[in-house]
Amino acid sequence: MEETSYSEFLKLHRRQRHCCRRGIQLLLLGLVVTVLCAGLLALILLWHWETARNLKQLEEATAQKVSQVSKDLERHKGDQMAQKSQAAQMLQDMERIQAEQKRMESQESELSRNLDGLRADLSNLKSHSLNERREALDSLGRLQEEVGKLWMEIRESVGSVCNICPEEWIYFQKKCYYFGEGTKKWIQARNACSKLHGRLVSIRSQEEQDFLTKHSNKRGSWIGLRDLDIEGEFIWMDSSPLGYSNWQLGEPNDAGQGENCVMMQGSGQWNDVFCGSYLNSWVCDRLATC
Ligand code: MMA
Ligand code: CA
Ligand code: CA
Repeated sequence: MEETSYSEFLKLHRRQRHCCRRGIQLLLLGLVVTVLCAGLLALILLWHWETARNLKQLEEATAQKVSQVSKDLERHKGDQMAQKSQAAQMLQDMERIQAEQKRMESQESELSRNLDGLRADLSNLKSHSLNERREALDSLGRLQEEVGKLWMEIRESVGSVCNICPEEWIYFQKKCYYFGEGTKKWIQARNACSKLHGRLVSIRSQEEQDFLTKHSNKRGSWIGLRDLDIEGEFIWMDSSPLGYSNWQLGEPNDAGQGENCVMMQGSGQWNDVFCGSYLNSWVCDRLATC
C-alpha cells in the first residue's frame, strides 16, 4: 500500500515537474512575444515619427515654395500691369507720331504743290520775259533795218551811191553777201555771220535767188531759215515769215528725227535738214552802206 502511494507520489511529482516546465516555457514564450511586439511597436512608432517629421518638413517646404511662387506671381502680375500700361502708353505715342507724320506729309505735299506752282510761275515768267526780250530785239533789228533802208533811199535821192560793202563781201541790189567756207552746224554758221556784223541770208525774190545760186558752193550752204518754234512754220532771221520760196520738190518734209534748219542745195533749191548736220558753206547778208 505504501509502495502504491509512493509511486503515485512519484507520478504526481513527475506530472507537477512537467507542468512546471511547460509553464516556464509558456512564460518565456510570452516574454519573447511581448518583447518582439514591444520592439515592433517601437519600430512602428519610430517609422511613424520619422514619417511625420518628414511630412512636416515637406509641408513647410511646400508652404514656403507656395508662398514664394505666389509672391513671384504677384510680382509678375505687377510687372505685367506695368508692361501693359507701358504698351498702352507706347501705342498712344505711336498713334500720336503717326498722326504727326500724316500731318507733316500733307504739309509736305502742300508745300511741294506750292513749290511746283511757284516753279511753274517762275518758268512762265522767265519764258514770258525771254519772249518779250526776243520780240523787242527783233523789233529793234527790224527798225534798224528800216532806218538803214530809209537812210539809203534818202542818200540815193540826193544822188549818193549806196553800194558799199566790206572787203570780201559781194554787192547785189542794196545788200552785201558773204559766202563763208568751213564745216559748221546751222547755229555755228549763224554765229559766224553775227561775228561779221551780218546775218544768215534771207532770200526774198527770184533775182536774189539766182544771184545766190550763181555764187554759192555747189555742195550746199546754210541759209537763215528755220521752223524751230512751230513745226512747219518757217521764219527768216529777221523774224519775217516766208514769202518767196524755192523748195525742192517734196520739201520741206521734216524727215528722220526732225528737220528744222534749211539749206540751199547746189541747184539753189531748198531742203529742210537736221540742224546738227555739218555743211561746208554758209551765206551771210547785210545792208550795203552809202
Ligand atoms: C533725203 C530727203 C530729205 C532729207 C535728207 C536728209 C537725201 O534727201 O529725205 O528731205 O532732208 O534725206 O539727209
Ligand atoms: Ca521741221
Ligand atoms: Ca528735208
